[in-house]
Amino acid sequence: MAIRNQTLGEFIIENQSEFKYSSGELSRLINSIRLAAKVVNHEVNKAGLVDILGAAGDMNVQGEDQQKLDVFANEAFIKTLTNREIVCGIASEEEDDFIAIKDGNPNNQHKYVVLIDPLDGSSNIDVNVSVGTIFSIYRRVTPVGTPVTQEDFLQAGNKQVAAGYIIYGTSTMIVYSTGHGVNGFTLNPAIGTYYLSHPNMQFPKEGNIYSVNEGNYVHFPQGVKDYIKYCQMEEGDRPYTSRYIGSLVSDFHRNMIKGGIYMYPSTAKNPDGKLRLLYECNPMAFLAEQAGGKASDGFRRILDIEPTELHQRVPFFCGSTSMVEKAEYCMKKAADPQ
Ligand code: P6P
Repeated sequence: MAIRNQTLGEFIIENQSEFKYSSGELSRLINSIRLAAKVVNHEVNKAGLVDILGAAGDMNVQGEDQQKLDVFANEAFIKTLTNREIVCGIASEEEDDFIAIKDGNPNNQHKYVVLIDPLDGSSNIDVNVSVGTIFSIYRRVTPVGTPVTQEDFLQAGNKQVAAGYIIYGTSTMIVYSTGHGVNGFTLNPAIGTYYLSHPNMQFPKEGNIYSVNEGNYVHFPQGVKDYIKYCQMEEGDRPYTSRYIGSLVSDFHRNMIKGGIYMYPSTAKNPDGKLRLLYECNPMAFLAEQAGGKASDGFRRILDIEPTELHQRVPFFCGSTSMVEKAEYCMKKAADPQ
């Protein structure tokens, strides 16, 4: 008889002891994300019907207000995380400031803050390209029972207790880590259950896929131009292959399975890069390192960067260790030629 893959719920219970703050909190936290992901997945998968159901801002056939999917995703995660009574604060790409969770409990005793990009790459939905949700989890640093402050959110990525993403692609997957490796779970939509499909995911040390928007080439730092030219040289196992979906979660997921590097360097339009440190780069960097890969801003380890603002951007180089190190070499050589 085929051995049935473990479900996400079974996996969490079996590995709960690894989570040093367990006492059931991890289960409730990941389960709330799991539930929200199912709700968002349902909406994302019918996005193609928007013209039939009514475009954003219109009334749909059920007479409901049609919401922009990233607003919908934001509300779904905030509502689910609030209802599970485990989170004391949420920061989201869709919210100017962080949200203190008031779940009717005047002295909210909850210990975790969650930072999310509810629907990264949402502009791809209209063209039926995969999108994702990215989440990052910390323990609060201010006293339990007091209102959360910005200090609880402006923590370096090396303080994350868990991070992950949901990819709404040809199949829907949750990929996450609590600091003990990276595991991927695929949703069986017929029964609404996630099954362990990618245990112990590892970035191949080498890779030959580079992911970058070369439309920005003329504005890239010289080190990035040098690295791209290196990738294109006819030598050894090169030239590499350029693959850029324009959806961070999708490019990252493919590169983690096949080997590769994703780069969003500084550009004329985004001198500090486009990606946000707290809820895009830090969680993806946490996963990359847990999977044996690497993530930097071209010079500094992403997880060691001390945040100063909730929505700050940083340049992002992430993926197979040897590729990131070569890109960093090019960046350093161009910055200090002697
Ligand atoms: P560009 C999506 O908007 C996103 O944040 C990432 O998911 C993606 O990798 C990047 O921006 C694409 O940006 O400027 O290349 O279109």
